[in-house]
Amino acid sequence: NAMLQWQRTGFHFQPEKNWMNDPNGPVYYKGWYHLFYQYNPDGAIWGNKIAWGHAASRDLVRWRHLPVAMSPDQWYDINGVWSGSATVLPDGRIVMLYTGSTNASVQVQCLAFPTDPFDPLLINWTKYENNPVMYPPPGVGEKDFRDPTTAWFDGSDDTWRLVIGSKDDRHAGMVMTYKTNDFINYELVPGLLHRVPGTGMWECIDLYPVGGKRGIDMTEVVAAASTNGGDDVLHVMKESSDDDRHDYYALGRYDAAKNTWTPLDADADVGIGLRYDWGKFYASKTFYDPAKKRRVLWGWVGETDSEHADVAKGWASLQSIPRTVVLDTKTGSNLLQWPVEEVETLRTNSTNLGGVTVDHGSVFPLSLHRATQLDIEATFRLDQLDVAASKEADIGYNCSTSGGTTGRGTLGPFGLLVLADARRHGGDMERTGVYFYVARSLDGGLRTHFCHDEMRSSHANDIVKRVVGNIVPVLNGEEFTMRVLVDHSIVESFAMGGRLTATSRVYPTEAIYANAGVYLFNNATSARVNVTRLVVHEMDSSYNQAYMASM
Ligand code: DQQ
Repeated sequence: NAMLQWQRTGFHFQPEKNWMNDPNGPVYYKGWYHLFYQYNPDGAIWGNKIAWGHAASRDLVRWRHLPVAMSPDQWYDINGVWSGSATVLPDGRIVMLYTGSTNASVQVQCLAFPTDPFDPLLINWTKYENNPVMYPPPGVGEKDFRDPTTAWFDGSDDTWRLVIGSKDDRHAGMVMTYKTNDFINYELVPGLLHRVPGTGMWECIDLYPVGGKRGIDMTEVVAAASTNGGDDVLHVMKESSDDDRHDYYALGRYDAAKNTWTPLDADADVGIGLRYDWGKFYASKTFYDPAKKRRVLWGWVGETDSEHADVAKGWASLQSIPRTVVLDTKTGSNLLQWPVEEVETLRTNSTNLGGVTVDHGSVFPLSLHRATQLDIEATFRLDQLDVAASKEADIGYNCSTSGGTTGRGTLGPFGLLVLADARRHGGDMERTGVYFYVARSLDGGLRTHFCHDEMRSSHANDIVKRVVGNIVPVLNGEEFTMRVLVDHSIVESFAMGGRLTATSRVYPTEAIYANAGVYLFNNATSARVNVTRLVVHEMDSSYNQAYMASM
C-alpha cells in the first residue's frame, strides 16, 4: 500500500515485509553480527506458523536480509519456532536453543546448529535429530515454559547453565535453572533462581553481568566469582511480563553455588520496579559482543495502530536501535542504555542550534531541511532564579495521567515537538511531545519526569495514543539532557545519558515528508529554559542500495 509507505523506517531494522516480533539469538560470528527474529512469512499478523527470520550486518546498523533460518516443520515445533538464544562455545561453535510449540501446543526446548560452520553468514541451520531436549518439568504448565537464555560455563562443576521463565499456579513469575555438559541432556537445578508473586508469566528472561564500563561475558564473571567473589559486578535480571507487556529489570547479585539471584532493592524487584523502556518495547534480549567488548540490547517495538492498518501496509513491527548497556555508576541503581556508536556513522548535515532561551509559554520552530530521519542531542538548563522561586509541589505528577505537553506547571513541561507539522504551529497540529517536567517534591527537592506525549501524534483514530514516561534521576549540578531518534513512525528517546528510555510508534498523516518539522517548546507557566546545546543530525538510510550491492 503506497499510501502508508512513508511509515517505513530509514535506519531501524525491519524485514522487507510481513510480521516480526521478538529478537532471537543475537550473536557475533566471524566478523558478522546476526539478528534472528520471530517472523511470519505469510503475512503482517502474528500466527501459529512463526519462523526465525534472519539478517546479518558488519556494523549493527546496515543489514543484509537473509533467508528464513528455521521454519516450523517438525512435530516439536510445528506450531511455531519460538524465541531462543545463541551460546558461543570456547572453540567458537554456536549452539542455538529455542522453544518449539509442538503439534499439541506444548512448549519444549529444542537445539539447532549451523549446518556449515565455515559460512560466516550462517545461512543454513540443522535441528538436532533427537529434539526436543527439554520438556516442562513436573508442576510447570505445558504452555508456561519458554524462551531459553544464552548459557554460561560454571567451572565449579564444569557444566553449562541457562535459565527459562515460567509462572507458578499462584500467578508468580519465576525462573528455573538448568545445567548440561553436552547441550543434549539437561538437569533441572533444585530450587528457583527467582520468583516474584503476582507478576504472572515471565517471558524472554535475560540474565547478565554489568559493570560501569565495558560489557562483560557471563562465563567470565562466573569464573571470577569462584576465585575472588566477583563482588564488583552486579547481575541484571530481566523478564517480559506477559500480563502487561512491559520489560522489567532489576539489579542484583547472582550466587551460582546457591542458585539464587537477589535484588539489591527488594522494593524494586523484577516485574515491579524498573523498566527498560517506558513506551512500546518488549521481549528484548542482550548479547555480549566480543569484537567491541560491550553488551548490546535489542527490543521488539510493535505497532500501536490497528491490525487492519498493518495488513494494509503489509508489514508490522520494528526492532529498537541496538543499545549498549552498562551500569550507571553515578546512581548505582539503574542501567544506562545508549544507541550503539555505529549509529553515528549515519549522521549527515549536522546543524548546531543551541544557545537559545525559550521563554515560558512559547514554541520555537527549528529550520531544518528534512525532519523525518533525525538524531537530536539536546541539553536544557532551567533558570536558577525561576527554580528558586518555584513553589509547586509534585504531588502525584505522573506522565501517563498528566496533560502531556499541554499540562502546565511552573517548571515544565519543556522539550521538543517532533514529527510535528512544519507548516503551521497551532491547535490540533500533529506532533509528538518529548519533554521534561520538573517539579518540587514535598521534601523540597526537585523531581524530574521524562515523558513522550503521543496524544496528538496523529489525526488517525485507529491508534493507541498515550503519555508515557517516568521519573528520571537528575543529580546535583546536572543539566537536562535528551537524545531523540526520529525515524518516520518511531520516536526513540534516551534521557539523562540513558537512565531512562521511551519509545513511541507514531503515525502522522500530515507531518510527513517535507511537512515534518521539529519545534522547541516550553509550556511552563513561569520558568525560562536555556537550550545550552542542540545538535540536529539528519540521518542517512541504512538500507542504501549501493551498500547492499557491495556486500
Ligand atoms: N513471543 C514468542 C515466545 C515469547 C513471546 C512467540 C514473547 O517465545 O514468549 O512468538 O513476545
